[in-house]
Amino acid sequence: MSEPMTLIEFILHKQNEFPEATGDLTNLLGAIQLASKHVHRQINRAGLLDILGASGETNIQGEEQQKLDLFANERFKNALKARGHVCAIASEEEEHFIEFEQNEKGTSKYIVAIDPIDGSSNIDVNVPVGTIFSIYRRLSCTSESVVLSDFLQRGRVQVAAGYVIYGTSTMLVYTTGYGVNGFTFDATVGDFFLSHPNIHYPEKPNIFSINEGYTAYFDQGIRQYLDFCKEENSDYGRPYKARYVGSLVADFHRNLLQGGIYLYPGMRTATDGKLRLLYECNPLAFIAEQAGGKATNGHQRTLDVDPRQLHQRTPFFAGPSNMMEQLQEFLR
Ligand code: AHM
Ligand code: MG
Repeated sequence: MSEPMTLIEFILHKQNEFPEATGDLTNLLGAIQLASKHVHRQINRAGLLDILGASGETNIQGEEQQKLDLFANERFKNALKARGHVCAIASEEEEHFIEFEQNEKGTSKYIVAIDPIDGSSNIDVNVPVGTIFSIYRRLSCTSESVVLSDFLQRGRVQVAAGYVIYGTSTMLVYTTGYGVNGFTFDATVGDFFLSHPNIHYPEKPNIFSINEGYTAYFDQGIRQYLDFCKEENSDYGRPYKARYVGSLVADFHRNLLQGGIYLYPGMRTATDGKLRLLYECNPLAFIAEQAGGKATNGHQRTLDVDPRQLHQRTPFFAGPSNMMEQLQEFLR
């Protein structure tokens, strides 16, 4: 049996197809995988180390931060800073973006937007959580400092995006715009190995994922779509299965592998929904499209939305193209 490729071997192999590649992106993704290994270890020792539970601090959005959120935030920040290829990061856990000091050559050309631990309400109950990241080129290369507009780029110009899911196994899934590949962490060896090459949404509609507890706040189109999902029609595989654990990465990942649509609509009580455009929706939208699916805010392709703020929220729908087209019929 041939030995599976490690994540870094795979990235290097891909990099060789682009003669102009400098290796900076490889190093950057290397930093992300390193930090995710630390988070993996911490999550797996969580109960033992008293890392679980609230830290007592609140983040900029008024949400209680969990200790693991803070741990992961520091790990990703430090790893990305240390390699010198990233000039600034925006994190769900930080009010403002953080600019790193430039290396001597001043050549750091990437910026990163990250949700270090997504699904933190699940930390205490052993439900999978994740990390979501998005990588852009810095636009303000001629100016001295990184500027907010470096982060307010449309999702469609992302250089790379991905997530890490800390579940029954830890997996890193990413795209650079040439398909989606998944790597499973082997803790005994300490490395990620290619386990899910060239991921595509299955064609057969199967699952819908939404917090149905908020139905009273949804508009009519969403309610009618949910009725449609639950209606019996064996010719079209309905009713679909309902699955929702409340960790975006876990719900998205399951739907990607098993064929399902994820919905977090705007609501009467929160017109822009809950999820954040820059470091939750854009990276997952990039992956969804690369896996043959679609992602929208209900009216517009997510990757075409013009961001106005670092922590901007947006309604979010993502899934296989056929399920997204069905949904669209109800949102007209
Ligand atoms: P977080 O980034 O603060 O953890 O919040 C985002 C999470 C997503 O992972 C998940 O899809 C959503 O919040 C669940 O929200 P709700 O409890 O409203 O269904
Ligand atoms: Mg989050």
